Amino acid sequence: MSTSKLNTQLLLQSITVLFLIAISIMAFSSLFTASAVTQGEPPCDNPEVTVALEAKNTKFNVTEIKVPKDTCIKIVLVNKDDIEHDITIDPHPDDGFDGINLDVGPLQTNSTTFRTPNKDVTYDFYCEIPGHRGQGMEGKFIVGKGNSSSAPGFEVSLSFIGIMGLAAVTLAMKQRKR
Ligand SMILES: [Cu+2]
Repeated sequence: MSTSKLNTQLLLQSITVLFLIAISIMAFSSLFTASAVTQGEPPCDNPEVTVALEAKNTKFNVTEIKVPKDTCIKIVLVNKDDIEHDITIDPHPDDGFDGINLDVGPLQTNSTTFRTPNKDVTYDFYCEIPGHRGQGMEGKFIVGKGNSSSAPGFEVSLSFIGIMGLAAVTLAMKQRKR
C-alpha cells in the first residue's frame, strides 16, 4: 500500500471517528437535557402571560388555552355561578410540571401563577368538583405547539445513533491497535 493511500485511509478513518464522537455527544446531551427537565419547575413571580377564564352555568367559557412553553403564566378564574368551581391540571412529573389546582368560591375570582414546562405538550384542564367535568367543564391546555409525535421519536433515534456511534468508535480503536 502506498503512503498516500495509507494517509487518505487514516484521514477518512479520523473524520469518521470525529463525526461519530460528535453525534454521540449530541445524543448524550439530549439525554441530559431531558433529565434536567425532571427537576421540577420553580414557582414564578412575574407573569408574562395572563389567561382569564370564566365559569358560568357549570361551563368554562373556553375549551382551549394556548400558552408559550417555559413561561410564567397567571391564570385568573372568574366564577359567575353561586356554587364552587376550580381549575385543575394534573401534575406531569416527567415534564417537571407540578400541575395546578385553583379553587374559586361562589361569585368569587381567584388567581395563581405557575411556569409552563419547556416542552411542546397538551394537557387536560378541568373542574374537579364531582360531576362538573362530566357536564363539560374541561378543555385542552396547549403548551407551545402542543403534542407532537415526532419529538420523542427523534430523541430516541438520536440516542440510538449515539450508542451505535460509540460502538463504531470502539471497533475502530480496536482495529487500529492491530
Ligand atoms: Cu365546577
